[in-house]
Amino acid sequence: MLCKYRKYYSCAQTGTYSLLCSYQTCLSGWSLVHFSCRRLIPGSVTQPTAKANCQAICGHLALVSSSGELAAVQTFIKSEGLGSRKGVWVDGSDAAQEGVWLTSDGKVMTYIGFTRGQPNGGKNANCMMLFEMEVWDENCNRVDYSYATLCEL
Ligand SMILES: [Ca+2]
Repeated sequence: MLCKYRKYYSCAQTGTYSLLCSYQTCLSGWSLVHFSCRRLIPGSVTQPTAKANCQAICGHLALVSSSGELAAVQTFIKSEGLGSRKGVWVDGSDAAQEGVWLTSDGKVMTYIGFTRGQPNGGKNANCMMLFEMEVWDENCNRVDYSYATLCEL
């Protein structure tokens, strides 16, 4: 599979020489949620497996970068019918340095939408996940704390 062709842009001619292109069209199986294509994989997995799941379909764990994006993503999760107590892994980890949340590509996260009282797992919980209404830190590798996967292209 050629991952570089996975993003679709939809373009309209706006003048003789100009095109207006927007990232509006998602491939089959993906949904447009807050300006990017996302896909929920329902099975319960650990965070490293979730990451690999997304890479296998040419994406990455969904990154939530604003309160508006968080709201849109949570509405999407709800619409997918996972149920309010079923969570999804999203991008974000403080494994390298406790309390410093980084994206998968090593950038410091500028928006972190943890629910009040979170994060509360210290060094035992270094991966970010969210429910329909909440955002938690969670243990990345424990099979009994496994969740669904939210990918983004
Ligand atoms: Ca931690």
